[in-house]
Amino acid sequence: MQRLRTFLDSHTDNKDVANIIDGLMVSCKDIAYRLNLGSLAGVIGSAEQENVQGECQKLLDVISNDLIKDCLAAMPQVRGLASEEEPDPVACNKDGDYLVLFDPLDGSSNIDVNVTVGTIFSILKAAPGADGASESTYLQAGNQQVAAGYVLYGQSTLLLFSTGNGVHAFTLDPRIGEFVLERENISIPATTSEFAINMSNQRFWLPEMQNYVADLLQGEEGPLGKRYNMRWIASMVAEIHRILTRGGIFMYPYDSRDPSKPGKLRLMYEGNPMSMLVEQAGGKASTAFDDIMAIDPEAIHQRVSVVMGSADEVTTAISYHK
Ligand code: AHM
Ligand code: MG
Repeated sequence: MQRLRTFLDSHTDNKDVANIIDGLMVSCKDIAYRLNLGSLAGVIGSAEQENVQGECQKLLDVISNDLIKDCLAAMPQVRGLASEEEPDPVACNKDGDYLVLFDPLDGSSNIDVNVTVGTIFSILKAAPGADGASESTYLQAGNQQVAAGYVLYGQSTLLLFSTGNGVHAFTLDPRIGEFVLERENISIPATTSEFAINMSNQRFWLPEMQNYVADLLQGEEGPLGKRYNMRWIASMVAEIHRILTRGGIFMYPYDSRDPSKPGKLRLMYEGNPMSMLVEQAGGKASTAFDDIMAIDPEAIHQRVSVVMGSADEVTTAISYHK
């Protein structure tokens, strides 16, 4: 049995990043505990307020955000943080060298129905002297990430992360309160016959995406020549976890519902960290036109079109957009 701390110490020379990941798990264990208790802890329901993106916040969105924020703010390694639930970045410790961006509870529409949700995080290096409260400090492309990961709150609580040296999975053992190594160097199969997309948005997609999904649906009678199955959990963490476990393609593509937004998901704390995990596991992550991690961000809450998963299938999806 290998504990997270032991693994981090032997796996990365970057003690600061090891400390941040290890420290962040203190708040994630607390979130897992509260999710477990559910209504017994009085945490289910709406917070009766909206976040900066105009989305209704759940009580657990707010609680999770506060737990992670307090945890990171106390770490000497953390210069600043940016969260889906915070309108602006928050300065932490001016001597810290790292920035942490996170979605405290992704898939929060699933909280009230007891379906898997997760915490997503991305760690960037702060430029020397950069202000942890300034948005420009955080505007780095995903390929600059020094680490990324998620905690999945499902049947078990799992941590998957990468520090740029493969993707590794841990399971929280609630008997000892520790994350224990489950799988090292995860690899996504290059091919798949499983796709995930919210089909209700079909009429809003670009024609290229409509053509690709129409061909998936045609199965063995269509040009792709095989029968595909579909899954949609509406929790990106659960979706990407399935793909890291058995392959697949996950898409939340451009749609025309709001022309000012290129998709629903956020680049800096959803698209980029998940892209790093998928690519570290041998998969591919694209907007359908460009590599997600090559995008130069313009804002911390910027949206992005997402097509990621098994490399060959993502390449096929991209080929429809040429
Ligand atoms: P959230 O961060 O507000 O929870 O939104 C992100 C989630 C993703 O986890 C998921 O893939 C998607 O939204 C589901 O969207 P939809 O409800 O349109 O299917
Ligand atoms: Mg989210």
